Amino acid sequence: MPSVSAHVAATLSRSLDTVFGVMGNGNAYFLDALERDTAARFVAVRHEAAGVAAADAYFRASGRIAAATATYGAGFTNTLTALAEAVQARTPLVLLVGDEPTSGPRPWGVDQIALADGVGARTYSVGHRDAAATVAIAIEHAHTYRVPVVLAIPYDLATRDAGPIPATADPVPDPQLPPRTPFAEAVLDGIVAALAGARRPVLLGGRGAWLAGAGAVLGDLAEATGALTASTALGRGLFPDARFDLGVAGGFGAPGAMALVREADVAVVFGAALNQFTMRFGELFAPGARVFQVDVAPTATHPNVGGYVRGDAAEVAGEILRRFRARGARPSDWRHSVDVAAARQQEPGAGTGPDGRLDPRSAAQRLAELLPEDRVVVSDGGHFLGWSNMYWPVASPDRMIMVGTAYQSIGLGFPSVPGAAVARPESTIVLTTGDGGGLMALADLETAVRVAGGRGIAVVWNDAQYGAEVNNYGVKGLALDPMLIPEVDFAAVARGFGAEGVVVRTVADLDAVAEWTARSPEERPFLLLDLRVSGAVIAPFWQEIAHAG
Ligand SMILES: Cc1ncc(C[n+]2csc(CCOP(=O)(O)OP(=O)(O)O)c2C)c(N)n1
Repeated sequence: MPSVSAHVAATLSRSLDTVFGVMGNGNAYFLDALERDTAARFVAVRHEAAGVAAADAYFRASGRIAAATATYGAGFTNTLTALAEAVQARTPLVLLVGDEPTSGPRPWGVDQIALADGVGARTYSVGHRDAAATVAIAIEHAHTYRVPVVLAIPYDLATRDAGPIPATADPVPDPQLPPRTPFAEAVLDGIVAALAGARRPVLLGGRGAWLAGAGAVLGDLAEATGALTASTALGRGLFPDARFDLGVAGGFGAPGAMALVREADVAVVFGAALNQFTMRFGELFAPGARVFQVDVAPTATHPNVGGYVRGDAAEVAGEILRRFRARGARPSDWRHSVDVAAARQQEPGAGTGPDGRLDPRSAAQRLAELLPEDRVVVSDGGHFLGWSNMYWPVASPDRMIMVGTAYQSIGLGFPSVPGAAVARPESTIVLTTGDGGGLMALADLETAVRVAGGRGIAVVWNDAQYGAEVNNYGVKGLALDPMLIPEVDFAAVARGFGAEGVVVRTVADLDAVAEWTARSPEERPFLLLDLRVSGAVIAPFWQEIAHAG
């Protein structure tokens, strides 16, 4: 008779096809059933945090749910940082773990349900009679609430007979938004009137607008109103007409583009949380600009918002467009009177920094020319975040994946690569990471090299320091030693894992990328670029952070 583990594997594999993780006592029988009896694919990672980060990146890159798996106890606690990130970023995924036996904890047990609860994740524990149904309910919960869930198999139940595997209904994600209130209807009319009278309108879109499939209707609304457009870092590439798009709003934005946003008299924001970075710590819009927000959150998410409509970004944008047209309103001609392409230009860089090391801006700009266009960028966190976000355009929001930024964690970059690589088998996966975050996650450089292979590039911004900390606290005179990292030869380390490793000291050294792309993915290994960059060139977004204190 099939065991509880077989019930879990079979039911899980009806809803998802990929499981990332590390095996141990608590999930051995689950993985055995998954490998033998289902068509799902298991991708081994080297640290349990990577299982969750990879499942997270998989969802962000594909919109499909994946699972992570870890054993009980130490395997589970190793997942917690990545699990917290998935909670904060609202990524649906399933974390399948072993747990203490139904007879109670053993000396090495910890209260896993409390720990998961502590980071905001709900646990579903399977029983020997309800395993399949519990799996289906857990997956539906993850979809509906856009959250990670933990699915626990008590140790003594893993091998217990559970009878024939029952059919379960397919999980149906069914998030419900309350109907628009009369008050919100009036705000909607207010948005339409404001746009109709605007001289310098701006539409700003975020990841929520992308998830709602609002790109096309927002493009129509921008055209009808004559608005310039901009996106958040997670909404990049949302608007279809690049000619009138100012790029990313906030600290990653080009100075000229942000000056134009600051001139806006009316701004309507769709599906963006308006965090402090997007809002440039309150400075994005000028005082007096009328700012409206449309989002699924219960209330407006920034004090500068003057009118809020709760709703689906695509539906509300469509309604605004319909009312705008019904009113016979004319577009503003602002977008035709400004040079958007010039405004989008970023600082070109000087080749080398004041210390003679590579200027990261020059390297980023050259890499933008060399990296394959069909790329998915995966990013760790740190000061270097500015370079990819400022200089590398991506085609759509699901091609810039920043696992770690919601929880402000570093060290989830290499772990995210296998998730993106499996989710997007046709694309080149480009990791951007610091030396600090890269070292923290080094075990899963092995996974990245193995899984992404000749479709993977890692760009390591190696400044021999925790640059973010130097720029936060070094500049205040705090002791520097804890902020420094010996210069690690990442290129040599990568070769040890089977990758091609290239030390990059000058912009010309980046020609190695052209040689690499000239070969077919089957003929080349993973490429790691060890960029020996200057720590003295500070990204503008970090100056904003430092200024805000
Ligand atoms: C897990 C975790 N540990 C520590 C920090 C604090 N922290 C934030 S940025 C940073 C430095 C990152 O250094 P690196 O990856 O080299 O990138 P750089 O800032 O130099 O560009 C540190 C230590 C954090 N955010 N997350």
